Amino acid sequence: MTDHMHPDDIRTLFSRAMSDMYRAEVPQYGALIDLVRAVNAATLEADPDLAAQLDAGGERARLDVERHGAIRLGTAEELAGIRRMFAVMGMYPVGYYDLSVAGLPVHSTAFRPITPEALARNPFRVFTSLIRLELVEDRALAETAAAILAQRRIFTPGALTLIDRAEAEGGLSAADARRFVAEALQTFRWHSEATVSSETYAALHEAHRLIADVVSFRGPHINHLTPRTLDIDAVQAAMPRRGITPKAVVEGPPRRRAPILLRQTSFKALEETVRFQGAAAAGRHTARFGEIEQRGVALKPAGRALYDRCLAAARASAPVGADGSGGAAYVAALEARFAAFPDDAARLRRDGLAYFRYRPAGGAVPPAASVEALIEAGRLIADPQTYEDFLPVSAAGIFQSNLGSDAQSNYSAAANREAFETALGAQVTDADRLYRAAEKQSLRRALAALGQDHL
Ligand code: OOG
Ligand code: NI
Repeated sequence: MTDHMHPDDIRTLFSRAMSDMYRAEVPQYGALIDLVRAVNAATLEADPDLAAQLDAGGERARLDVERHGAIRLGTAEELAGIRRMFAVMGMYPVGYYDLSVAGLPVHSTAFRPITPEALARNPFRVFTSLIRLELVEDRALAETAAAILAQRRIFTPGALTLIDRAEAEGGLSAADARRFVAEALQTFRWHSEATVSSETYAALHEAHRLIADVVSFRGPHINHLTPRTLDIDAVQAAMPRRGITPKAVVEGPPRRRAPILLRQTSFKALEETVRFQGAAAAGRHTARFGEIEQRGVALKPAGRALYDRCLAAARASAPVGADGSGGAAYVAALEARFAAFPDDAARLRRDGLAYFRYRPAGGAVPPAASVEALIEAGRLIADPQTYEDFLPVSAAGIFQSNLGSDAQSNYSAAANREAFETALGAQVTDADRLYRAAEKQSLRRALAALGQDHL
């Protein structure tokens, strides 16, 4: 009945527009995309099993459009507005990330599609952080920052009108959707003209570089866009040849035969020339960086607890310095600790450590005794579910390295999910629930197709 553009298609338009904008603003991003494409093509050619598995999981097609971005917001109103904006594109807040554990004055969520179908079409995600002025010790400065933030409007009037329309009418026409994408893009653009004087900037910077980055500009500039690679070590090794220097160590689990969760590495992309209010001379600010990621299977709570234990043990035994020193020892410690983590898909599944998605091979068969029997007979196939989210310890490492340090720090937590959700104006979805539902539903459908409803 409706002639609305599907939210998945609006998301694809938006993700492409963001990528084009970022490529024009940050040339190294374009170089990285080309490198990742080349490595992915070579990896698929060398590993037909991986290619078949990605095909079967419907993931090969999305690989070339797959990326995530990140923004940092200043106020509750901005966060609530962003939630409404992303909902137009079928992106919803999933998960709560407490970055105060790493001494960062932010907490975050990830806006992303939530159904398997929408994820297969385009899994574009935006890691979205809200600054926490209550953690700033200098109370007078925190108040100055709040007053500055209260002045700015990060959404164009056109974007607001179209968000209202999408909510009232349950969607947007194709023409409105295109206008919406163009208006929404403005929110994430880089502005080289700061809204503050160089003195205010210096004071904010002194409190925390993140505070300066959020408070001093007109809007939440997209600070990176991250393509997904199938071999992060190959990309990391090839980066220097293309004039890109990655951070000292890859965040997340070590290299494995059966990849789990998420591995990430980043590099400083650009030092921006900034014009401060009332200043004659140009100033400088580092805002934008580059990042790559490799995604593996999503873990069940037991697998995640084991991951957290292995990671914590490695970090405690081999700290990495601010200059990246100790990186090699850290990688060795990581590999040693993760020897305790099963490294083949079948065991991850049987041990209840990871989430899978099931599909039938062929049509109905005589009643089987168990799901395991069907799998052994090759009639039921379990594909790993890709982890679609982020990792708080890794995210902290990415933040740190782009704030000028490779040091790993561990502070005491000051999580405040309730305050975050109040600012958001909604509750965040629990990621586990989504993986669990996808596993259950796929198993039910596969068993039905095989005539095994008794199981
Ligand atoms: C976000 C850093 C975290 C990731 O992929 O974990 C992140 C930021 O710097 O704003 O991007
Ligand atoms: Ni990122």
